[in-house]
Amino acid sequence: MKRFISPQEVKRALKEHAPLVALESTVLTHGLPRPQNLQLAQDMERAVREEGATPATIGFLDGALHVGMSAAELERLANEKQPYKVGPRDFAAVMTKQACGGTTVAGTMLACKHAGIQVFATGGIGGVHRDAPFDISADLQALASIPMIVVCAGAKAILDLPATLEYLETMSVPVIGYQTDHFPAFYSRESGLEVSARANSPEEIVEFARTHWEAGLQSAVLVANPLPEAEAVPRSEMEPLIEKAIQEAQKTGIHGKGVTPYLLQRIAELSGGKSLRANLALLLNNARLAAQIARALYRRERRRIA
Ligand code: PSU
Ligand code: MN
Repeated sequence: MKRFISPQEVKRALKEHAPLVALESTVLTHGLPRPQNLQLAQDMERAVREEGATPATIGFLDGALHVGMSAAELERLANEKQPYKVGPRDFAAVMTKQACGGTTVAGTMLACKHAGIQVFATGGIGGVHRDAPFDISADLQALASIPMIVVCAGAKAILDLPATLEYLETMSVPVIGYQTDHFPAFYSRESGLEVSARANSPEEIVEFARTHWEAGLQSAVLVANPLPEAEAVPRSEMEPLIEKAIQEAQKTGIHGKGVTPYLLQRIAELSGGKSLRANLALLLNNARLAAQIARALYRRERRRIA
């Protein structure tokens, strides 16, 4: 699985070990409505560039893994009629069917492992679902086994957050609060739960990650970056909507990989677009921090070699 397609600028950044930020694409194909999805993808790439790093949006087109996409490719993926939602187990399916698809957090991490990208920005990671004993996102398995830095705004609020944090603890995945001790809940800045460590700067995050891996661990370092205050929605306001959406999903018989996209869309409707605005803001916020981390990582590696 050494083969993937990249635009020139990504190829160059990979070769020179220049600051690179991977971006996932399930959020485009399944997480956001059109046309906001394409707009957001472009805005995230711009945010990464503004911070001095190169963006690489990851996804599948015609069965080929793309690590970084041209503007036209990004547009195509965002407008695909029936794209796959590609987690690690779907790689072979999408490749043998020569299909198109957006990679989830876990799928994107697998691609990063092949390409050698160490920093990745997403919205909210998947985790342990509420009242569904075996619905545990493959994101957690990927975080347990792929050593890289993943920036998120916490786990998606639709999940069982305490159980998700317990699983991360079991799998030795440190959860670093960025300038906070609280674990954010995606749409909200707090969840009532705590992170396992705190860092106040991108440099501190890089130092932590290096130390973690030098201690012999293979797990990712998860950075929890609360969304900006102005876009945050209080948990008390979100919870009843989330509960309603989950009940509807159960009644309608939604299951498997359809659950998360259904809930995100239904909550956007129920909140009158508020959750969507929060979702867009936190994605951009994470892209920016990830780019700052990628630059700090680059500076540190250069110092080490020099
Ligand atoms: N974060 C968002 N929107 C999304 C997702 C995350 O803001 O659509 C996606 C991610 O790609 C994540 C996936 O990996 O949802 C989790 O899906 P599941 O629970 O089926 O593993
Ligand atoms: Mn699931």
